[in-house]
Order: sequence, then structure tokens, then C-alpha cells
Amino acid sequence: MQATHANAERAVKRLALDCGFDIARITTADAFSRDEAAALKRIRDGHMDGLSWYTEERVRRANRPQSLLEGAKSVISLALSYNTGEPNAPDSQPRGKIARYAWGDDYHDVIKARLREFADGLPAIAGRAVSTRVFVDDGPMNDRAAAARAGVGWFGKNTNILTPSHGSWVFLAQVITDIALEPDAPLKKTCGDCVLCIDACPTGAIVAPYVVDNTRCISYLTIELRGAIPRELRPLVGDWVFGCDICQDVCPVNRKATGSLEAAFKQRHDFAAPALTPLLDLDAAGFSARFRRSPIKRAKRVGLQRNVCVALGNIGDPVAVPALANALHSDSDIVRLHAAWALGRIGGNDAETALRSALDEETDAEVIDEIRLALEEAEAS
Ligand code: B12
Repeated sequence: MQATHANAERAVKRLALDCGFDIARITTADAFSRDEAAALKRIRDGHMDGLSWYTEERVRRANRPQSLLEGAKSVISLALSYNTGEPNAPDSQPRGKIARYAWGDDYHDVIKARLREFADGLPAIAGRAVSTRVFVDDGPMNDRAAAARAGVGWFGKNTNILTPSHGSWVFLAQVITDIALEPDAPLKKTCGDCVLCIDACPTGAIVAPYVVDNTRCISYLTIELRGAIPRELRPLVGDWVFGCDICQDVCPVNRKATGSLEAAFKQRHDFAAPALTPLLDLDAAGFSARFRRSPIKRAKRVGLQRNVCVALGNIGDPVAVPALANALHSDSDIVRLHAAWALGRIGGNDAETALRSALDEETDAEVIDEIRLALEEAEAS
């Protein structure tokens, strides 16, 4: 493939670093055939259940860059680290965990602005008008497939792309362009015999190397799932209230990862280890104000408060009983149901009293069932 001029690749990568990206590599706009077949199989095996937008039609487009931009010749694959440092020292009140990627500003907004700046710089390098289409997890593009083939990193067994410099703590973004650029080679690295991520996943969501069952992944359960978290999975979710980093935290490659100075991704409020009971008090306006321009708004207030109940139930500290008793009167049946579950786990006189009085008033059949189960559990403990 002919580059537009001798130093085009170098200039493109320089531009990406100047726009604030940490890694920039290039691949062709050819289809990601292995990844398309794997993703179709994943859907058919039921491992993508629950993500209704993740359709076979989408998979076909996501793995064929030429179907996303007419005349596409290259994909410029970019990565930006969000590894901005460790949480504040926790105090004694019950605190949960939020996945690192969501501690700061919403990456879609931050990266989209940089992608636009990057795309605006391409015509000067090509010496002509260029067609581009940019993606940051906001459209049909298989980000990891592009990153792997461009050599941004390699597929870990947890399916995350591991970069040699920044580990897997990176957001991925792609720029499809009609400029013909010399592609980079994929990396030769693999995870070898290491299976730490597979063993560490509490829900067993990594069902085989490179295969995540979405329906068991804590990230899915706490972010994407609307409705109740399956009862048998609730104890396994631990204290995660938005996303999960277990399969990344245990990864040896991440221990040596270079940090990020990116101000936009620094922890807001106490997001790395949020105090849990105050989150149960948030009304719609309070939720919007606290999580404005944060990825956490995706869970919506009901989803987050559901997760907070589960985490409090798993932490088991009776100090949370008054807040959970209050949540038994939430306007959301989902929150009431999970508050009941949590009170059953914590047990004790106050929890039982709150459950009994809620039973007298509750009208939703599923919540009534959950309160009954919770009372049985509380009485047994
Ligand atoms: C759907 C989705 C999810 C779903 C499903 C996860 C999943 N594994 O697919 C849920 C909600 C669970 C999720 C969770 C997370 N996500 Co997400 N998610 C996506 C999204 C939108 C699509 C991913 C996709 O297509 N999955 C489909 C399956 C089939 O693909 P796959 O799991 O990657 O599997 C590939 C391999 O199996 C490979 N393959 C097949 N055979 C073989 C054989 C060998 C030998 C090898 C090496 C590979 C290989 O082919 C498959 C297809 O490419 C992308 C953004 C995008 N547009 O691409 C972000 C994205 C993948 N997510 C991202 C992040 C950060 C996360 C979380 C870390 C967030 C968190 N902390 O909670 C977790 C990680 C969970 C995990 N271990 O995967 C980043 C990943 C960055 C990185 N370094 O890889 C992305 C790229 C967003 C972005 N633009 O930055 N996510």
C-alpha cells in the first residue's frame, strides 16, 4: 500500500500525540474476519444476551471498516490512559467501588473533542481534502479488533487490550480514513500461561480465554442491566457499584503500567470509593447534578441505587440499616426489592422490624416475595 508521502505515518502519529493520545498505530481498513466470526458466535451462544443493541447486523458493520466509510483505506487506532492514581484512604463508613474508567469526566466527551482536532489536522498531512469517520465507543466499530491488529496492544484472556506501556487502563478510539497509510504489524506478545484474570472473576464470567459471558460480567450487571440483578449473582458482586476492575486489577501487566496525568480522568468527589448510604438519598435532580458529565449517569439513578443496596448487603455493616429501611419506601420497585434483599443479608432486630412494616404496605408482588425471603434469611441468621 502506497503512503501519501514519505513521512505521512510519522506525521499522523505525531499529530495524535499532540492531540493528547498516548498511543497511535495504524492498520488497514480490511475486515476483521476472525473477530466478526467470534462476535457472531458469541451472540449465538447467548453470551451477549441483555445487550439488545448488539445485533448480528451491527457486528457485520463493526468488523468491516469499508462499510463504515466509503473509500476507507486505513484505520488509525488510538489509546488514551485513564490510570490516574489510587483512591483516597477510606474512612469507617461503608464504601463501595467504582471502576477506574468512571472516576472522572465522561471519556466520550473528552476523547471526541480530541478526535475532532485530530481529524482536522489530517488534510494538511495528506495534502488534500480527506474523508474520515471517528469512533470512541459511540458507534458500530470493533475497537479492540482494530487496536490488536494495529499493534496498540494484544488481547488479554479477559478480552481487554493490553498495551505494553499503559497496560489495559486505556480507552480505545479509531479514525477511519481514506488516506492510504503503511500499516503497523500486530504485536507478537500474548498472555502465555497466565490465567489470573480467569481465576479471579467472582462470577466466572470469563468462560474461556478471550470469551466473556456478558450476562455474568459485573460490569454488565451494574451498568447495563435494567431490572433486578439475578439473586444468585448478588453475593458475588461484592462492593462494586458501577463497573468492575477485578480482571484488570489482578493482571500482572497492569502492575507496571505507566500512569496518566490526564486531569479530566482524575477522581471526582469520592468516586473511587464512594460513601454508599448518601447515594440512597439522591433524588432525580440530585443524581443528575452529582453525575453530570460522568460515565456513571449511564446506570441511571435506579440502577445505581440498586447496586448500592447490593453492595451494602454484601458489606453487611448494620450501620446501613436505617438508610436501607428508608430505601424500602423508594419510588422504584427495583430499589425496594434490592433494599429488602440487603436487609435480609444484614439481619438483626432493626432490619427485621423495617422489613415487617414494609410488608404491610408493599403492593408489588415481586417486592413482597423478596421481603418474605429476606425475613426468612434475617430470622435464620
Ligand atoms: C459491549 C461492550 C462491553 C460489554 C461486553 C464485554 C465484552 N467482553 O464484549 C460489557 C458491558 C460487559 C463491557 C465491560 C467492560 N468494558 Co466494554 N465495551 C463494549 C463494546 C461496546 C463492544 C465490545 C464488543 O464488541 N464485544 C463483543 C465480543 C465478541 O468481543 P470481545 O469480548 O472483545 O472478544 C474478542 C476476542 O474474543 C477476539 N478473539 C476471538 N478469538 C480469539 C482468539 C485469540 C487467540 C485472541 C487473542 C482473540 C480472539 O475476538 C472477539 C471480537 O473482537 C466496546 C466498544 C467498542 N465499540 O468496541 C467497549 C470496550 C471493549 N469496553 C471497554 C472497557 C474499558 C470495559 C470495562 C473494562 C469497563 C469496566 N471496568 O467495567 C469492562 C471489561 C469487561 C471485560 N473483561 O470485557 C473498553 C476496553 C479497552 C481495552 N483496553 O480493551 C472498550 C474498547 C471501550 C473503549 N472504546 O475504550 N463492555
